[in-house]
Amino acid sequence: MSKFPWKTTLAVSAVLAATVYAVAQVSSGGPMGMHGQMQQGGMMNQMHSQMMQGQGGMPGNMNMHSDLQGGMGMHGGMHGQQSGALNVPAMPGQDAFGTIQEVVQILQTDRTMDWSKVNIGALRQHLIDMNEVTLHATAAERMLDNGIEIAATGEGRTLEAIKRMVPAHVSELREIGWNAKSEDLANGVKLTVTASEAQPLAKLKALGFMGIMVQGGHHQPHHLMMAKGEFPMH
Ligand SMILES: [Cu+2]
Repeated sequence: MSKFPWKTTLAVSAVLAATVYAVAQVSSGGPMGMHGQMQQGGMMNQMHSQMMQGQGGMPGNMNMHSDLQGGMGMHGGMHGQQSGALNVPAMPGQDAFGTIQEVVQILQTDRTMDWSKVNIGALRQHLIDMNEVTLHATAAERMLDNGIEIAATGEGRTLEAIKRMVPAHVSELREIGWNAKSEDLANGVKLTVTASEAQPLAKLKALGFMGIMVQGGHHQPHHLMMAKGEFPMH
């Protein structure tokens, strides 16, 4: 804390105080009445540090489930998943973690879910592919008279990801009417997109490798299908 300038510390304190005040206002008298007590004793802080230290167990005087949170449960309250509570962070901290968390929550709300088919590991592997292709692939772009040619290359895990994702994406591009093809290279895949009235040359040039890779709305639904074991890995 000492390395923060005092102005920042003061500003943060002011924001925290305002937040606690706002939450207390909103929740006073409601089932979340517990927040009002934060002003009095920093009980949440105490509880949180105990959780972080892995001591388990609740302070003896707390009976949150029945009295304070109206059955919301401590876990939901602390982590705030979809709870919309004002003082609980929603950011998962890591995008693939958040993607998997969202999908798992969707699966868990489906009472007819066939858990014998669910494969979260497959989704995780695909998210690793996405990370490799998005962040680590080398994309050498070359303009043609009537299109763009992109050599997406890499090594090891990056190469595996390129070989799975780029040809699969070409199929998706064709489905949405793009004139695209892929060709195997020793260390990657060559992606060629031909310009059209809908996808003029200037646009293809501007989009480049990643702008073309994000086309179409298939990714999010495919993630859910992969997790359900309904989609062959690409
Ligand atoms: Cu994906």
